[in-house]
Amino acid sequence: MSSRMRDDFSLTAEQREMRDLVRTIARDRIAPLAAHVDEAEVYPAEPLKRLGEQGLMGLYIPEAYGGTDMGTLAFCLAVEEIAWACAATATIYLVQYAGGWPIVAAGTEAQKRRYLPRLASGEITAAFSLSEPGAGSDAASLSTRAVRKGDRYVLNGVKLWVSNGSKASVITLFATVDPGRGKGGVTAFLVEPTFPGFALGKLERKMGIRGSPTVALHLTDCEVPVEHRLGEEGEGYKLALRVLDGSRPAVGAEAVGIAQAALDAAVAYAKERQQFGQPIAAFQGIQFMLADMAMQVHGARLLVHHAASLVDRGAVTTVLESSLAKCFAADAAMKVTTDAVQIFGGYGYTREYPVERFMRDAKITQIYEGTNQIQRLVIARELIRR
Ligand code: COS
Repeated sequence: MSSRMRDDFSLTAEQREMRDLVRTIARDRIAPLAAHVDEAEVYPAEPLKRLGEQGLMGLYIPEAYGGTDMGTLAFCLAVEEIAWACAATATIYLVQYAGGWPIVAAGTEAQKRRYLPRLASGEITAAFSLSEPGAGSDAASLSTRAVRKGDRYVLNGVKLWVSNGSKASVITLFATVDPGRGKGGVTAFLVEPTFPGFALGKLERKMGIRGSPTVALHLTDCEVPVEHRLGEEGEGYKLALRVLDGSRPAVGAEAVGIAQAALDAAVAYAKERQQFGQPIAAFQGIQFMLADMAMQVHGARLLVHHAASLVDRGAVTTVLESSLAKCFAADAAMKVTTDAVQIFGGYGYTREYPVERFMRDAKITQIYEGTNQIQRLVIARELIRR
Protein backbone atom coordinates (compact mmCIF):
# COMPACT_ATOMS: atom_id res chain seq x y z
CA MET A 1 0.00 0.00 0.00
CA SER A 2 2.49 2.57 -1.17
CA SER A 3 0.10 5.54 -1.24
CA ARG A 4 -0.71 5.16 2.45
CA MET A 5 0.31 7.92 4.89
CA ARG A 6 2.11 6.96 8.09
CA ASP A 7 -0.53 6.55 10.79
CA ASP A 8 1.12 4.25 13.29
CA PHE A 9 2.76 6.91 15.46
CA SER A 10 0.07 6.62 18.11
CA LEU A 11 -0.63 2.89 17.93
CA THR A 12 0.57 0.39 20.50
CA ALA A 13 2.72 -2.57 19.47
CA GLU A 14 -0.25 -4.84 20.11
CA GLN A 15 -2.52 -2.78 17.84
CA ARG A 16 0.09 -2.73 15.08
CA GLU A 17 0.60 -6.47 15.34
CA MET A 18 -3.14 -7.12 15.14
CA ARG A 19 -3.49 -4.77 12.18
CA ASP A 20 -0.63 -6.46 10.33
CA LEU A 21 -2.33 -9.81 10.84
CA VAL A 22 -5.63 -8.49 9.44
CA ARG A 23 -3.75 -6.84 6.57
CA THR A 24 -2.17 -10.12 5.59
CA ILE A 25 -5.50 -11.96 5.70
CA ALA A 26 -7.16 -9.11 3.78
CA ARG A 27 -4.51 -9.13 1.05
CA ASP A 28 -4.14 -12.90 0.72
CA ARG A 29 -7.61 -14.28 1.49
CA ILE A 30 -10.20 -11.53 1.14
CA ALA A 31 -9.10 -9.31 -1.78
CA PRO A 32 -8.79 -12.16 -4.31
CA LEU A 33 -12.47 -13.04 -3.76
CA ALA A 34 -13.89 -9.51 -3.68
CA ALA A 35 -14.84 -9.15 -7.36
CA HIS A 36 -16.59 -12.54 -7.32
CA VAL A 37 -18.36 -11.79 -4.02
CA ASP A 38 -19.72 -8.61 -5.63
CA GLU A 39 -20.59 -10.03 -9.03
CA ALA A 40 -22.27 -13.23 -7.78
CA GLU A 41 -23.63 -11.65 -4.57
CA VAL A 42 -22.18 -14.48 -2.49
CA TYR A 43 -21.53 -14.52 1.23
CA PRO A 44 -17.76 -14.47 1.94
CA ALA A 45 -17.94 -17.40 4.35
CA GLU A 46 -14.34 -18.60 4.04
CA PRO A 47 -12.65 -15.25 4.85
CA LEU A 48 -15.00 -14.73 7.80
CA LYS A 49 -14.14 -18.17 9.11
CA ARG A 50 -10.48 -17.29 8.82
CA LEU A 51 -10.97 -14.07 10.79
CA GLY A 52 -12.73 -16.08 13.51
CA GLU A 53 -9.95 -18.68 13.66
CA GLN A 54 -7.41 -15.92 14.18
CA GLY A 55 -9.33 -14.52 17.15
CA LEU A 56 -10.34 -11.38 15.28
CA MET A 57 -14.10 -11.60 15.87
CA GLY A 58 -13.75 -10.88 19.56
CA LEU A 59 -11.81 -7.62 19.59
CA TYR A 60 -14.65 -5.89 21.48
CA ILE A 61 -15.44 -8.82 23.78
CA PRO A 62 -13.97 -9.08 27.31
CA GLU A 63 -11.34 -11.78 27.87
CA ALA A 64 -13.60 -13.49 30.44
CA TYR A 65 -15.94 -14.33 27.55
CA GLY A 66 -13.31 -15.44 25.08
CA GLY A 67 -12.51 -12.12 23.42
CA THR A 68 -9.35 -10.00 23.37
CA ASP A 69 -10.96 -6.75 24.59
CA MET A 70 -8.71 -4.61 22.40
CA GLY A 71 -11.17 -1.77 22.05
CA THR A 72 -12.76 0.41 19.42
CA LEU A 73 -9.61 1.78 17.81
CA ALA A 74 -8.31 -1.74 17.28
CA PHE A 75 -11.68 -2.70 15.85
CA CYS A 76 -11.58 0.28 13.44
CA LEU A 77 -8.06 -0.68 12.34
CA ALA A 78 -9.34 -4.16 11.49
CA VAL A 79 -12.41 -2.82 9.67
CA GLU A 80 -10.25 -0.52 7.51
CA GLU A 81 -7.97 -3.34 6.44
CA ILE A 82 -10.89 -5.62 5.58
CA ALA A 83 -12.72 -2.83 3.70
CA TRP A 84 -9.57 -2.13 1.68
CA ALA A 85 -9.93 -5.69 0.37
CA CYS A 86 -13.74 -6.12 0.29
CA ALA A 87 -16.35 -3.70 1.62
CA ALA A 88 -19.05 -6.41 1.79
CA THR A 89 -16.87 -8.50 4.12
CA ALA A 90 -16.18 -5.37 6.18
CA THR A 91 -19.90 -4.67 6.53
CA ILE A 92 -20.54 -8.18 7.83
CA TYR A 93 -17.58 -7.81 10.17
CA LEU A 94 -18.74 -4.51 11.62
CA VAL A 95 -22.37 -5.58 11.93
CA GLN A 96 -21.41 -8.39 14.30
CA TYR A 97 -20.04 -5.62 16.53
CA ALA A 98 -23.27 -3.59 16.36
CA GLY A 99 -25.22 -6.74 17.18
CA GLY A 100 -22.87 -8.11 19.82
CA TRP A 101 -21.61 -5.01 21.64
CA PRO A 102 -25.01 -4.27 23.24
CA ILE A 103 -24.71 -7.67 24.99
CA VAL A 104 -21.35 -6.59 26.41
CA ALA A 105 -22.81 -3.25 27.48
CA ALA A 106 -26.21 -4.27 28.83
CA GLY A 107 -26.41 -8.06 28.96
CA THR A 108 -27.06 -10.15 32.05
CA GLU A 109 -24.42 -12.67 33.06
CA ALA A 110 -26.54 -15.45 31.51
CA GLN A 111 -26.92 -13.52 28.23
CA LYS A 112 -23.19 -12.88 28.07
CA ARG A 113 -22.38 -16.53 28.68
CA ARG A 114 -24.92 -17.67 26.11
CA TYR A 115 -23.63 -15.54 23.24
CA LEU A 116 -20.27 -13.84 23.73
CA PRO A 117 -17.90 -16.86 23.67
CA ARG A 118 -19.47 -18.13 20.44
CA LEU A 119 -19.44 -14.65 18.90
CA ALA A 120 -15.77 -14.26 19.85
CA SER A 121 -14.79 -17.54 18.21
CA GLY A 122 -16.81 -16.78 15.08
CA GLU A 123 -18.99 -19.86 15.62
CA ILE A 124 -22.06 -17.63 15.43
CA THR A 125 -22.65 -14.10 14.21
CA ALA A 126 -24.93 -11.25 15.31
CA ALA A 127 -27.06 -8.55 13.69
CA PHE A 128 -28.55 -5.21 14.74
CA SER A 129 -32.15 -4.36 13.89
CA LEU A 130 -33.47 -0.85 14.55
CA SER A 131 -34.94 0.43 11.26
CA GLU A 132 -38.43 -0.23 9.94
CA PRO A 133 -40.32 0.63 6.76
CA GLY A 134 -41.58 3.81 8.42
CA ALA A 135 -38.74 4.48 10.88
CA GLY A 136 -35.25 5.18 9.49
CA SER A 137 -33.67 8.49 10.52
CA ASP A 138 -36.57 8.96 12.94
CA ALA A 139 -35.61 5.83 14.81
CA ALA A 140 -37.75 6.60 17.86
CA SER A 141 -40.92 6.32 15.75
CA LEU A 142 -40.54 2.57 15.35
CA SER A 143 -43.81 0.68 15.59
CA THR A 144 -42.85 -2.97 16.15
CA ARG A 145 -44.81 -3.80 19.25
CA ALA A 146 -43.73 -5.94 22.21
CA VAL A 147 -46.50 -7.00 24.57
CA ARG A 148 -45.62 -8.85 27.75
CA LYS A 149 -47.62 -12.01 28.39
CA GLY A 150 -46.41 -13.83 31.49
CA ASP A 151 -42.88 -15.11 31.02
CA ARG A 152 -42.62 -13.90 27.43
CA TYR A 153 -43.06 -10.94 25.14
CA VAL A 154 -45.08 -11.23 21.96
CA LEU A 155 -43.58 -9.18 19.14
CA ASN A 156 -45.41 -8.00 16.03
CA GLY A 157 -44.01 -5.84 13.24
CA VAL A 158 -41.63 -5.61 10.29
CA LYS A 159 -37.96 -4.66 10.56
CA LEU A 160 -36.01 -3.48 7.54
CA TRP A 161 -32.42 -3.13 6.27
CA VAL A 162 -31.05 -5.76 8.62
CA SER A 163 -27.48 -6.37 7.48
CA ASN A 164 -26.54 -10.00 8.01
CA GLY A 165 -30.04 -10.69 9.37
CA SER A 166 -30.26 -13.95 7.42
CA LYS A 167 -26.98 -15.27 8.85
CA ALA A 168 -27.21 -14.14 12.46
CA SER A 169 -27.93 -16.52 15.32
CA VAL A 170 -28.80 -13.58 17.56
CA ILE A 171 -30.30 -10.24 16.58
CA THR A 172 -30.31 -7.22 18.86
CA LEU A 173 -33.76 -5.99 17.91
CA PHE A 174 -35.61 -2.90 19.05
CA ALA A 175 -39.37 -2.78 19.62
CA THR A 176 -41.71 -0.63 21.69
CA VAL A 177 -43.59 -1.76 24.76
CA ASP A 178 -45.74 1.37 24.53
CA PRO A 179 -45.88 3.55 21.39
CA GLY A 180 -47.44 6.31 23.51
CA ARG A 181 -44.16 6.66 25.42
CA GLY A 182 -42.08 7.50 22.31
CA LYS A 183 -38.37 7.04 22.98
CA GLY A 184 -39.24 5.89 26.50
CA GLY A 185 -41.04 2.82 25.20
CA VAL A 186 -38.21 1.48 23.05
CA THR A 187 -36.86 -1.80 24.42
CA ALA A 188 -34.10 -4.10 23.18
CA PHE A 189 -34.48 -7.87 22.75
CA LEU A 190 -32.10 -10.67 21.85
CA VAL A 191 -34.08 -12.46 19.19
CA GLU A 192 -33.09 -15.81 17.77
CA PRO A 193 -34.30 -16.93 14.34
CA THR A 194 -35.62 -20.18 15.84
CA PHE A 195 -38.22 -18.34 17.94
CA PRO A 196 -41.83 -19.11 16.91
CA GLY A 197 -43.26 -16.31 14.76
CA PHE A 198 -39.90 -15.17 13.36
CA ALA A 199 -39.53 -15.17 9.56
CA LEU A 200 -36.99 -13.77 7.14
CA GLY A 201 -38.43 -11.32 4.60
CA LYS A 202 -37.20 -9.90 1.33
CA LEU A 203 -33.50 -10.08 0.48
CA GLU A 204 -32.56 -6.66 -0.91
CA ARG A 205 -30.82 -6.38 -4.29
CA LYS A 206 -28.32 -3.64 -3.64
CA MET A 207 -26.05 -1.25 -5.57
CA GLY A 208 -22.97 -2.21 -3.53
CA ILE A 209 -21.71 -4.33 -0.62
CA ARG A 210 -23.51 -7.06 -2.50
CA GLY A 211 -21.94 -10.02 -0.68
CA SER A 212 -23.44 -8.75 2.56
CA PRO A 213 -27.05 -9.95 2.82
CA THR A 214 -29.58 -7.27 3.80
CA VAL A 215 -33.02 -8.58 4.74
CA ALA A 216 -36.39 -7.67 6.18
CA LEU A 217 -37.61 -9.50 9.29
CA HIS A 218 -41.25 -10.38 9.91
CA LEU A 219 -42.39 -10.83 13.49
CA THR A 220 -45.84 -12.37 13.71
CA ASP A 221 -46.80 -13.11 17.30
CA CYS A 222 -43.11 -13.85 17.73
CA GLU A 223 -42.51 -15.27 21.20
CA VAL A 224 -39.47 -13.90 23.00
CA PRO A 225 -38.78 -15.22 26.52
CA VAL A 226 -38.47 -12.47 29.14
CA GLU A 227 -34.86 -13.46 29.81
CA HIS A 228 -34.12 -12.35 26.24
CA ARG A 229 -35.00 -8.75 27.00
CA LEU A 230 -31.75 -6.75 26.91
CA GLY A 231 -31.75 -4.16 29.67
CA GLU A 232 -34.94 -2.82 31.18
CA GLU A 233 -38.12 -1.80 29.40
CA GLY A 234 -37.68 1.68 27.92
CA GLU A 235 -33.87 1.59 27.95
CA GLY A 236 -33.54 0.50 24.32
CA TYR A 237 -33.32 3.87 22.62
CA LYS A 238 -30.34 5.05 24.68
CA LEU A 239 -28.68 1.69 24.18
CA ALA A 240 -29.12 2.03 20.40
CA LEU A 241 -27.56 5.51 20.47
CA ARG A 242 -24.66 4.20 22.57
CA VAL A 243 -24.00 1.47 20.00
CA LEU A 244 -23.75 4.17 17.35
CA ASP A 245 -20.95 5.93 19.28
CA GLY A 246 -18.70 3.00 18.39
CA SER A 247 -20.26 1.76 15.18
CA ARG A 248 -20.19 5.16 13.44
CA PRO A 249 -16.38 5.43 13.67
CA ALA A 250 -16.30 1.85 12.41
CA VAL A 251 -18.36 2.82 9.36
CA GLY A 252 -15.90 5.70 8.97
CA ALA A 253 -13.09 3.13 9.03
CA GLU A 254 -14.89 1.14 6.35
CA ALA A 255 -15.10 4.29 4.22
CA VAL A 256 -11.38 4.95 4.76
CA GLY A 257 -10.52 1.40 3.66
CA ILE A 258 -12.54 1.73 0.47
CA ALA A 259 -11.04 5.16 -0.26
CA GLN A 260 -7.50 3.91 0.37
CA ALA A 261 -8.06 1.06 -2.08
CA ALA A 262 -9.30 3.56 -4.69
CA LEU A 263 -6.30 5.83 -4.14
CA ASP A 264 -3.88 2.91 -4.41
CA ALA A 265 -5.50 1.81 -7.66
CA ALA A 266 -5.51 5.36 -9.07
CA VAL A 267 -1.83 5.99 -8.28
CA ALA A 268 -0.79 2.67 -9.83
CA TYR A 269 -2.89 3.27 -12.94
CA ALA A 270 -1.71 6.88 -13.38
CA LYS A 271 1.91 5.67 -13.40
CA GLU A 272 1.20 2.98 -15.95
CA ARG A 273 -1.29 4.60 -18.35
CA GLN A 274 0.46 6.36 -21.24
CA GLN A 275 -1.13 9.27 -23.12
CA PHE A 276 0.53 11.97 -25.21
CA GLY A 277 3.79 10.03 -24.90
CA GLN A 278 4.03 9.98 -21.11
CA PRO A 279 2.36 8.42 -18.07
CA ILE A 280 -0.74 10.39 -17.11
CA ALA A 281 0.83 10.74 -13.62
CA ALA A 282 3.17 13.29 -15.23
CA PHE A 283 0.25 15.66 -15.86
CA GLN A 284 -0.33 18.22 -13.15
CA GLY A 285 -4.12 17.87 -13.48
CA ILE A 286 -3.85 14.22 -12.43
CA GLN A 287 -1.25 15.01 -9.76
CA PHE A 288 -3.55 17.54 -8.11
CA MET A 289 -6.39 15.01 -8.10
CA LEU A 290 -4.15 12.41 -6.44
CA ALA A 291 -2.94 14.94 -3.87
CA ASP A 292 -6.52 15.90 -2.97
CA MET A 293 -7.49 12.24 -2.71
CA ALA A 294 -4.57 11.52 -0.35
CA MET A 295 -5.54 14.46 1.88
CA GLN A 296 -9.13 13.22 2.08
CA VAL A 297 -8.09 9.68 2.95
CA HIS A 298 -5.54 10.66 5.57
CA GLY A 299 -7.75 13.33 7.16
CA ALA A 300 -10.64 10.88 7.37
CA ARG A 301 -8.42 8.23 8.94
CA LEU A 302 -7.23 10.60 11.65
CA LEU A 303 -10.81 11.60 12.51
CA VAL A 304 -11.75 7.93 12.79
CA HIS A 305 -8.76 7.17 15.02
CA HIS A 306 -9.56 10.19 17.19
CA ALA A 307 -13.22 9.26 17.72
CA ALA A 308 -12.38 5.60 18.37
CA SER A 309 -9.66 6.57 20.87
CA LEU A 310 -12.15 8.73 22.76
CA VAL A 311 -14.58 5.80 22.96
CA ASP A 312 -11.72 3.66 24.33
CA ARG A 313 -10.83 6.26 26.94
CA GLY A 314 -14.37 6.06 28.25
CA ALA A 315 -15.52 9.53 27.24
CA VAL A 316 -19.06 9.99 28.56
CA THR A 317 -20.31 10.38 25.02
CA THR A 318 -18.53 10.74 21.73
CA VAL A 319 -21.63 11.72 19.79
CA LEU A 320 -19.93 14.72 18.16
CA GLU A 321 -16.64 13.05 17.30
CA SER A 322 -18.27 9.82 16.14
CA SER A 323 -20.61 11.70 13.79
CA LEU A 324 -17.78 13.92 12.52
CA ALA A 325 -15.65 10.89 11.71
CA LYS A 326 -18.43 8.92 10.03
CA CYS A 327 -19.70 11.84 7.98
CA PHE A 328 -16.31 13.15 6.83
CA ALA A 329 -14.98 9.69 6.01
CA ALA A 330 -18.09 8.67 4.06
CA ASP A 331 -18.07 11.88 2.01
CA ALA A 332 -14.32 11.47 1.46
CA ALA A 333 -14.83 7.90 0.24
CA MET A 334 -17.50 8.98 -2.21
CA LYS A 335 -15.31 11.76 -3.58
CA VAL A 336 -12.12 9.71 -3.73
CA THR A 337 -13.75 6.71 -5.40
CA THR A 338 -15.51 8.97 -7.95
CA ASP A 339 -12.18 10.62 -8.77
CA ALA A 340 -10.53 7.21 -9.07
CA VAL A 341 -13.09 6.23 -11.70
CA GLN A 342 -12.34 9.54 -13.46
CA ILE A 343 -8.59 8.84 -13.51
CA PHE A 344 -9.24 5.41 -15.01
CA GLY A 345 -11.45 7.08 -17.66
CA GLY A 346 -13.50 4.70 -19.80
CA TYR A 347 -11.76 1.70 -18.27
CA GLY A 348 -12.87 2.84 -14.82
CA TYR A 349 -16.49 2.68 -15.93
CA THR A 350 -16.19 -1.01 -16.76
CA ARG A 351 -16.23 -4.03 -14.48
CA GLU A 352 -12.77 -4.97 -15.73
CA TYR A 353 -11.32 -2.75 -13.02
CA PRO A 354 -12.30 -2.56 -9.35
CA VAL A 355 -12.84 1.20 -9.08
CA GLU A 356 -16.49 1.14 -10.17
CA ARG A 357 -17.13 -1.36 -7.34
CA PHE A 358 -15.32 0.92 -4.89
CA MET A 359 -17.61 3.79 -5.95
CA ARG A 360 -20.76 1.68 -5.52
CA ASP A 361 -19.54 0.34 -2.17
CA ALA A 362 -18.60 3.83 -0.90
CA LYS A 363 -22.14 5.09 -1.39
CA ILE A 364 -23.62 3.03 1.42
CA THR A 365 -21.31 4.64 3.97
CA GLN A 366 -23.12 7.96 3.39
CA ILE A 367 -26.44 6.25 4.08
CA TYR A 368 -26.26 3.61 6.79
CA GLU A 369 -25.58 3.95 10.52
CA GLY A 370 -27.39 7.30 10.19
CA THR A 371 -27.42 9.25 6.92
CA ASN A 372 -24.84 11.98 6.51
CA GLN A 373 -27.69 14.50 6.84
CA ILE A 374 -28.43 13.05 10.30
CA GLN A 375 -24.71 13.22 11.15
CA ARG A 376 -24.66 16.93 10.23
CA LEU A 377 -27.76 17.48 12.33
CA VAL A 378 -26.08 15.75 15.28
CA ILE A 379 -22.83 17.70 14.81
CA ALA A 380 -24.60 21.07 14.62
CA ARG A 381 -26.77 20.24 17.62
CA GLU A 382 -23.72 19.35 19.72
CA LEU A 383 -21.91 22.53 18.66
CA ILE A 384 -24.84 24.71 19.61
CA ARG A 385 -25.52 22.80 22.81
CA ARG A 386 -21.95 23.14 24.12
N1 COS B 1 -24.99 7.56 24.87
C1 COS B 1 -25.87 7.56 25.90
N2 COS B 1 -27.01 8.25 25.89
C2 COS B 1 -27.27 8.98 24.80
C3 COS B 1 -26.41 9.05 23.69
C4 COS B 1 -25.23 8.29 23.76
N3 COS B 1 -24.38 8.30 22.76
N4 COS B 1 -26.94 9.85 22.75
C5 COS B 1 -28.09 10.30 23.25
N5 COS B 1 -28.29 9.77 24.48
C6 COS B 1 -29.43 10.02 25.37
C7 COS B 1 -29.74 11.49 25.48
O1 COS B 1 -29.01 12.06 26.56
C8 COS B 1 -31.23 11.50 25.72
O2 COS B 1 -31.45 11.22 27.08
P1 COS B 1 -32.65 11.95 27.88
O3 COS B 1 -33.90 11.51 27.16
O4 COS B 1 -32.54 11.39 29.26
O5 COS B 1 -32.38 13.41 27.76
C9 COS B 1 -31.72 10.31 24.93
O6 COS B 1 -30.58 9.44 24.75
C10 COS B 1 -32.25 10.68 23.56
O7 COS B 1 -31.24 11.39 22.89
P2 COS B 1 -31.57 12.56 21.89
O8 COS B 1 -32.72 13.39 22.43
O9 COS B 1 -30.31 13.24 21.53
O10 COS B 1 -32.10 11.72 20.68
P3 COS B 1 -32.95 12.19 19.51
O11 COS B 1 -34.19 11.38 19.54
O12 COS B 1 -33.09 13.67 19.44
O13 COS B 1 -32.03 11.70 18.30
C11 COS B 1 -31.49 11.41 16.01
C12 COS B 1 -32.45 11.97 17.06
C13 COS B 1 -32.06 11.76 14.68
C14 COS B 1 -30.11 12.00 16.17
C15 COS B 1 -31.38 9.87 16.23
O14 COS B 1 -32.67 9.32 16.21
C16 COS B 1 -30.55 9.21 15.18
O15 COS B 1 -29.33 9.14 15.31
N6 COS B 1 -31.21 8.73 14.10
C17 COS B 1 -30.54 7.94 13.11
C18 COS B 1 -30.75 6.53 13.44
C19 COS B 1 -29.72 5.68 12.79
O16 COS B 1 -28.53 5.97 12.84
N7 COS B 1 -30.19 4.60 12.19
C20 COS B 1 -29.34 3.70 11.52
C21 COS B 1 -28.82 2.66 12.46
S1 COS B 1 -29.04 1.07 11.90
S2 COS B 1 -28.37 1.04 10.08
